Amino acid sequence: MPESAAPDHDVVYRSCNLCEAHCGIAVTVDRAANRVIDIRGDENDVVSRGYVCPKAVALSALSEDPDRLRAPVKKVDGEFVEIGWDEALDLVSSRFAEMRERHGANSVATYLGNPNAHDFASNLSVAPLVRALGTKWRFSASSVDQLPKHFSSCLLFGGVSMFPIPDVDRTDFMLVLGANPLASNGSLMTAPDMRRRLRELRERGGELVVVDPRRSETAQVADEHLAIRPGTDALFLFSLVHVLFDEDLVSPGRLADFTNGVDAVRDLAREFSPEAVARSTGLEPEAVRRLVRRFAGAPTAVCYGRIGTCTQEFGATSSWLVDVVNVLTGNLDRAGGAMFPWTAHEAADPTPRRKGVVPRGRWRSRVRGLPEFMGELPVSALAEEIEPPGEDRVRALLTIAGNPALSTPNADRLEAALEQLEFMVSIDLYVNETTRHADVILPVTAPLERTNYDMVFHGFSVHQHAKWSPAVLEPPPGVRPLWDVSLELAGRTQGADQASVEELLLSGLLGATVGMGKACSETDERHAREQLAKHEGPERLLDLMLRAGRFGDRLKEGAEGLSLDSMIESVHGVDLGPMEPRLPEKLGTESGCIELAPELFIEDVARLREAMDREPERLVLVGRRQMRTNNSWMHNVPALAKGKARCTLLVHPEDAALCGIAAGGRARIRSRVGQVEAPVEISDEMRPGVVSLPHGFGHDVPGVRLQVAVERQPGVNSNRLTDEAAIDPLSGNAILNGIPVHVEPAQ
Ligand SMILES: Nc1nc2c(c(=O)[nH]1)N[C@H]1C(S)=C(S)[C@@H](COP(=O)(O)OP(=O)(O)OC[C@H]3O[C@@H](n4cnc5c(=O)[nH]c(N)nc54)[C@H](O)[C@@H]3O)O[C@H]1N2
Ligand SMILES: Nc1nc2c(c(=O)[nH]1)N[C@H]1C(S)=C(S)[C@@H](COP(=O)(O)OP(=O)(O)OC[C@H]3O[C@@H](n4cnc5c(=O)[nH]c(N)nc54)[C@H](O)[C@@H]3O)O[C@H]1N2
Ligand code: SF4
Ligand SMILES: [Mo]
Repeated sequence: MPESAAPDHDVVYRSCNLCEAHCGIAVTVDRAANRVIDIRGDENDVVSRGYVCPKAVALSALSEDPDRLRAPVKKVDGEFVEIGWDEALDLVSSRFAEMRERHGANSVATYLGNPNAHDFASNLSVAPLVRALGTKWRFSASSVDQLPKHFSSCLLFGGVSMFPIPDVDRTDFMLVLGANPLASNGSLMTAPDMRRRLRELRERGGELVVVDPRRSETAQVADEHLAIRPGTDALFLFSLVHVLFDEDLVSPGRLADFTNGVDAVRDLAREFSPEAVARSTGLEPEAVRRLVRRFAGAPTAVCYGRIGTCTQEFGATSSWLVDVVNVLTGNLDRAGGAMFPWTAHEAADPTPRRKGVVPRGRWRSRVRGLPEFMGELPVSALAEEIEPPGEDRVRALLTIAGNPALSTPNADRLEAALEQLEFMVSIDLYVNETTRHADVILPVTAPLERTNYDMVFHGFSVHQHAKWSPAVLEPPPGVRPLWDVSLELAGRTQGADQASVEELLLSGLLGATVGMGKACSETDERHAREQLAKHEGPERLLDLMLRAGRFGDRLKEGAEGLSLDSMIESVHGVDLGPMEPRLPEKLGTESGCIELAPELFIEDVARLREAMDREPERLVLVGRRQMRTNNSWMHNVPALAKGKARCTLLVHPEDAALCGIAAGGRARIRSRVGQVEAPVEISDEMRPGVVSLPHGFGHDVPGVRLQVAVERQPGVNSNRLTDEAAIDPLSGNAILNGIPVHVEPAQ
């Protein structure tokens, strides 16, 4: 047991930050040797109670990985050579300055990848860097992920990140669309050990229904699986809404007092009966009607849609309709439904924006004229913004914790475009499929080498809590914390230094939280600075946020309440209780009401109608996640890369026969934009007409330094098949599921 570790071994309690579950872990460390002895689930963690997946154990392997970069590198004659930090930072800042001077700020684009969301120092320091660069061309993994959710939350609730979180522990009925939490461990639903939570749901007499073109791991433990045709969720959801009205099952309860647009939704749903959409969705109308009756009849119920409903043609419209179903049945903002958790760092007295402004279309992409949303453009447009000459062309790129070469559509085109850049910088741990194109790579600390507090996913947690993660290992001397790298570069870009950027961040936050009428009303800035002096860097900002938050001590002398110090003492996390109703106070719409039928969604119904009339494609491709993967970047960990090939094409037996492919053979998969070859796995878990290939593979390309991944699980890049021309027009999100493909035996 970790408690009885040898005397020279310490046990450090923290969270695994690899995926959204953020499980508590107990790490036994030999401080003298700076080495991890053991990692296991923390039985006393307030939310995860001992659960971990196999990836937790891999955290230390990231620190030990011989392939990991341990000093900055620059490319000289096509080879990376190590350089010192001064030289690296000088080089990067002077080249960026030169680009900006010669071609304007928009010549430098940025791409932020997924791990940024899992690191509080990144949450606090990357925005200032991006702001300092001053470019319109900002891209991120959000546009291959959850932009549709931001879009619907923004329109319906007036907050771009007001995601309703399924109250899985108290619900009586869970309807899951396009998510496979038993492999992904949940998304926009921080809920470690979903297998237990779903088992408990069923043990208390509740029901689980999964809508997925594949009988996924989650579908296998469900009461019912509806094998929907990919990309038709909006039609399916509209048919649920239709039945709710048709059978008089609408009952929004207290939500009726502050919800607009119910009648408009009824009118829109009229044409989408289960019978009318059945040809598209492939779902039996009577099964759909039965489902609606059970959902509406359950004491509490929740509809939850994730990746499969977001990364598709009707991503935003599907996300909207998920919320509509929850509102119409009175399940939004009530226990057992979909709720808005409090976090410890959230401002205590949020003055709702009540502006109703949708941050969209303030500028457009140069080539396709795509509207910006939330200050960023669809990454599907990155390659075309690099290629053609002209004003505001992207000539330089900064990637931070991102691997767009494996994660974003039409990888072949993007990689060719990356080669055309005049200058590229990556802040990353590895030389991988993306960073091999960089001129400079700046290596930062690995997860166990830094402190953390989860600023993003605490807000999506099914149980409110706050958890501090101390660092476990000393970082190698040649790497730096992202905080320093970001703020140093931000400073240099503005002719200043890191300290002055830090001071700006602190004074901004003090201005918002301290003084008369603010959360910390009983102190002033000078005293507040004294009280915060104990911590520095991102930790000082966090301390202030926690203390100014709902559960904080408000910087009152002797007051009870949360602070960074008290959170540090609660090594297993601070339990902040179950989610509570927060509406209408939390709404940020101009009306102060839920806007159930925003104009942009009403307009999109015409496109949906057209889709309903379309002849379904013969064969389409979807993705899948596997327990031992984490997007594109954990395949170099030996423990995760072992075992049978994971990057296989799953094919239904009927399709295999039609395509002339057999188990154990190889298939060539072609789409409009490219082709790949993969080993075939035949399974009736697939819906006929749908094949599945996981993303994040394709490591066997020249120049990567990922020896284990290349040797054991190279796989192929499924985003050589996804189409950069195909995006959800509302949110700008990429369509990564439902890709028309042709499959044949590989030669
Ligand atoms: N076809 C298809 N494509 C998909 C998806 C899909 O379902 N199907 N899913 C999409 C989704 S949901 C997402 S989120 C994206 C992910 O897309 P990305 O964020 O672009 O890719 P990741 O695979 O997360 O790559 C993370 C990168 O960060 C580096 N890294 C890891 N930890 C750190 C760190 O602590 N600091 C720094 N600086 N770097 C670090 C890794 O080495 C790697 O280069 O992929 C998307 N792509
Ligand atoms: N092990 C592991 N865990 C991860 C990740 C990982 O790569 N590996 N990535 C993390 C990230 S960044 C994210 S965003 C989350 C995502 O977490 P989830 O949203 O749970 O994503 P997936 O596990 O890919 O499940 C998506 C499901 O959607 C189905 N699907 C595809 N197309 C459609 C469709 O049109 N309609 C419907 N209804 N279903 C469809 C697929 O068959 C698949 O079962 O996982 C996170 N956790
Ligand atoms: S589910 Fe696995 S990867 Fe995700 S936080 Fe928990 S241990 Fe880490
Ligand atoms: Mo994601």
